[in-house]
Amino acid sequence: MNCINNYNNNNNNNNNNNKIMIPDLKNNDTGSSADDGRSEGVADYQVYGFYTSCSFKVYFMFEELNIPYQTCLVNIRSGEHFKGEFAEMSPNNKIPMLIDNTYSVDSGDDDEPLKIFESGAILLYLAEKYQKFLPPLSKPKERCQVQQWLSWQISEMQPALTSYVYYFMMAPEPVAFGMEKADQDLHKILKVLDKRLDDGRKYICNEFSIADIACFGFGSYFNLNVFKGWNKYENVVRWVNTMSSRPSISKLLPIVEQTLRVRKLKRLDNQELVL
Ligand SMILES: N[C@@H](CCC(=O)N[C@@H](CS)C(=O)NCC(=O)O)C(=O)O
Repeated sequence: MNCINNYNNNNNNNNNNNKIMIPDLKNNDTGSSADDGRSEGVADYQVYGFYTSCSFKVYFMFEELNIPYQTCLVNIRSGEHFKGEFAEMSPNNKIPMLIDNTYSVDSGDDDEPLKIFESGAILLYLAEKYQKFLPPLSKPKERCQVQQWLSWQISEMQPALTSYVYYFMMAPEPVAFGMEKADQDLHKILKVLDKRLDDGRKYICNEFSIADIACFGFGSYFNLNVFKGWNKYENVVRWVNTMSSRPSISKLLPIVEQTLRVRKLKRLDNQELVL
């Protein structure tokens, strides 16, 4: 498996501290360069992901936690998620997946590292473990709000925006019905988020939380004009600007831009992307 270390604040001579490092695709079409973080060694945390919004949520979380992690590439374009090592450990054959090598679980004969799939479960796990970006049990109302918006992201926002990207950027040819439905669903989602932020709040809940992290998996596409008409939602624009000013996001954005290039995504309706 092709993996790269992201050291964060660990002192090292790696000069890629301003960019999240993800391994090249095998056919080398990412434009990213190999660095001295390339490693065969086992890190405490391994994130199995690709150049996708679901993976961004987990990279973003690690950057916010400021702890070292390794990114391992599962090329879903070439079907690597159905093969070998990844297929064996992933019940749902989807990325992202996190391996926590600092914890083991009893698997009968042997202890195995803890493996977690589903981006929401990964964010909750890390938030609980480091007691960050999720209010504690002693604040049930605040905690419930974060869990609620996290669930909304996973069950409503993620599928709607994924469909939008499929119909507007990945379909072999334009499909009018699909585009119309995806556009309607996009605006439903943006209205919900805009209304939530309408009281002038800076973040989706009282403080910066895993709900913001989850929603910004796709949020990182907004500034690139992937979602046509998104910027008529003023509160969403304000939130995107606030999120974009976080240092972790400035590390993430080059990878997002690279993603659109790597995956050769362009809008089927000939609207310009901002790259
Ligand atoms: N609910 C899952 C969704 C994961 C997901 O859809 N992953 C996509 C990439 S963003 C994937 O692995 N797709 C491969 C496939 O569907 O075959 C999560 O939030 O982790």
